[in-house]
Amino acid sequence: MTETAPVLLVDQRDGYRVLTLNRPQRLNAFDAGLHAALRQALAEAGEDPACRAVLLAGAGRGFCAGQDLAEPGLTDPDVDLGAVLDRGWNALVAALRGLPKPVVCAVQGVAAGAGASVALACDITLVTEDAKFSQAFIRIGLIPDSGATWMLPRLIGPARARALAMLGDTISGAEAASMGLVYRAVPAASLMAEAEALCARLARLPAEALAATKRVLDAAEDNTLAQQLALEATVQRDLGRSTDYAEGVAAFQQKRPARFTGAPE
Ligand code: T3D
Repeated sequence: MTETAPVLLVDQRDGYRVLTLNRPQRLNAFDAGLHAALRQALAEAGEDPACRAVLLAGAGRGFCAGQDLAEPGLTDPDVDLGAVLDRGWNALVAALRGLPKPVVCAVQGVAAGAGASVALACDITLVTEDAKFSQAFIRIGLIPDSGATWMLPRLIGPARARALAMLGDTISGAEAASMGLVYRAVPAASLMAEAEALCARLARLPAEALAATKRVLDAAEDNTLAQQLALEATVQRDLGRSTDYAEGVAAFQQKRPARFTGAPE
């Protein structure tokens, strides 16, 4: 397939950046080119102080159908799918989780296979009520990957995780939200407006505290309560010396909206 349009659209808004997967003819399935473009865009978003949040979306009728199964070589006898994951999907999930800025994901239509994993790896995921989430891997003889086996049981518990992973059933966005897989389901007509409003709101919040919230919540997955209490104290000690904390407390005392200017670490 020859692609004439850019596979990723990048739009800077006031305080945040919208990254749109743009291979709608393949339901935004990822090939190596899209992986490279998105990782570079995330790195640039991370370094730009004017970008305080990222919105990840998909063009067309679906969010993402996972791996581009038409990419040459995938079923060659000597193919190493582990290396395909390491180079592409695992690096992407690590980039999303490691970005010191909130990532909002807007899912309409299909989120299948690793496309669903990407949606789950973002910080706040909004979906349309009629979106279609599926752990499609089993239908092609694979296990859930790109972090799905780690995220699913943590988000929805082992019973539901096992059933979805083994059966590959498709669930709606409304069901995904009601079982805690994603933050919220909204009517299709308002998805992008709600996702952009969320990003604009995040862009006005204290950036350093948002980055720390993301990092500390991730650390909680491996820590004991004692370790987590100690980590919270360490992080709060630093944030307590920040200009955003001083501004937040002053704004509260003066009964005015706070204006946070601190940059993410
Ligand atoms: O490298 C490795 O394999 C390891 C990594 C694995 C990570 C993974 O993500 S594995 C899972 C890969 N994804 C899938 O298995 C999903 C495949 N797609 C589907 O099952 C269906 O397309 C959907 C259920 C998602 C949607 O069905 P529907 O009926 O709404 O749409 P469609 O007609 O099937 O798809 C529309 C077009 O997109 C179609 O192209 P065409 O015929 O109009 O030219 C279809 O071929 C294309 N498309 C959809 N998914 C993919 C794709 N092309 C390439 N790769 C895809 N994953």
